[in-house]
Amino acid sequence: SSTKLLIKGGTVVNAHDMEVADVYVEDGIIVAVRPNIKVGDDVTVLDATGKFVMPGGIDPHTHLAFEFMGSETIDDFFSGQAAALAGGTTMHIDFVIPVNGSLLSGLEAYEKKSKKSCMDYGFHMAITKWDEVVSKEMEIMVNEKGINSFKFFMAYKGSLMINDELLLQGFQKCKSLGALAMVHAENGDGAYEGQRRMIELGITGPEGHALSRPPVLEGEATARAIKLAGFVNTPLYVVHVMSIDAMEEISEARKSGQKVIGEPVVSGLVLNDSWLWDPDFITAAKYVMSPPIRAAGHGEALQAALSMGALQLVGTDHCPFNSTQKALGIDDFQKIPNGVNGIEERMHLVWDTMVESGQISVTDYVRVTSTECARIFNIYPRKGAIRAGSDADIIILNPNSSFEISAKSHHSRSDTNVFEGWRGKGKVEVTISGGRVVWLNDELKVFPGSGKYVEMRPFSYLFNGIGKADEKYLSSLKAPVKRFRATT
Ligand code: DUC
Ligand code: ZN
Ligand code: ZN
Ligand code: ZN
Repeated sequence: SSTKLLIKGGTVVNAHDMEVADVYVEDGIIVAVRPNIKVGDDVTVLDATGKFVMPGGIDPHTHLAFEFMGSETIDDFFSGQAAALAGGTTMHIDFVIPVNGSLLSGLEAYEKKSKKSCMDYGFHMAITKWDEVVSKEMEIMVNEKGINSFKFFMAYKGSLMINDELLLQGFQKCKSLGALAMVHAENGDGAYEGQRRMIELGITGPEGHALSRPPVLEGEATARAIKLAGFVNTPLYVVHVMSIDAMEEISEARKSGQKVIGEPVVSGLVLNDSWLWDPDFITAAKYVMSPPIRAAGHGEALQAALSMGALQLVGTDHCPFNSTQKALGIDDFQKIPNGVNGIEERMHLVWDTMVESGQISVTDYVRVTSTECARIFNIYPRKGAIRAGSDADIIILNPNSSFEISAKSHHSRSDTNVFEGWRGKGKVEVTISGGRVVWLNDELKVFPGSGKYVEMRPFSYLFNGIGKADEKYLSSLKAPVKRFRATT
């Protein structure tokens, strides 16, 4: 049996063009994109007149079913993905965490966790220690397991953090495999020292978290990672860019021609640290993530950098813990599980904050929420495009409709939402995942096991250079970048 779908009369948007056209889908694949497609009456027809038909969002940074700081994130591969689909994201790339340093055991565990997937997903691999075994396992990941990116932690001293010597060896290994090196860039010794200082001062509440790891620590580690990647001469991807300090380092390096990718996350783009002063523990603790959500002015500068191409794509770091889990840190901020939500909200918030406000075009929206991620991780044009042959992961967004965010109505299992009460314009009315309509009329129809693992091959375009068709894209990356200062 074949499922056939026609999306009629919408404005089809790709990363650098848009046109009014119909989109015809068969068996999970886009078959045709052109005006006035005629079909028989065995085809389900969706009217998209006056709406945007776009590639489903791809979230490059999530943590589902992640065991961290004595808790496990409240969303697993089913609930987190269901939330994603309700918000217009049709694929995510999650971080596999090694088990006792073993990448293979870590992957095995994540293969089990992800069996209940209801949308397509891929994996990055975190590297939490370094030795010859890990180095060999990296080869297996790239050559046999469909993983082409490795994340190194410069923070979390005593657990995940690795030193510069090992970071250099890891970067070298990535280069030799054609895999992308990623970093969590915070100075881990600095954050450790900052925490000690807070405790000495008697500051044990959630505000101590942000105060103990200020932007300078993020800027320093970002600069160091960039210079070390430059020394090895391999591309670098900086995850969760939260501060002007880090963004400026990335921007400067890119101006000098270095291959550095900067990923802001939606919490860092649209929130600020006014929560620091909330007297209610849970209300404050729900915002605790690393690097911390910064003072007003940082998010606005990150938005501007995204609009000018100094930062390239938006993730979430979706890593939600509910109130009882956050309460583990009631007496000591160091025990608050780090992480916030975002997988369901990213597409709406980027639309509202960046497109509705006039900071970026609709085509740029597709680029920063979907296409750029597909390109970097070498799954374009299977993902990240509305064109014949691509997977039918599609959303229909109504620019005249509105959305409202609340823990009462969201699809995550979390009992809080860091974007609580946000109202904005532009609503994802339909989500199509693998050719099936899974979100329509505010109703989800999802099935565990329907999502597929997407293998990602090495040697992405970052290594090989960029083809003719992408010259326009390349020139957009060379746009001039100005320096920013926080306004407060
Ligand atoms: N930061 C978080 O806030 N959560 C997950 C891991 C991380 O680096
Ligand atoms: Zn991180
Ligand atoms: Zn993360
Ligand atoms: Zn193109």
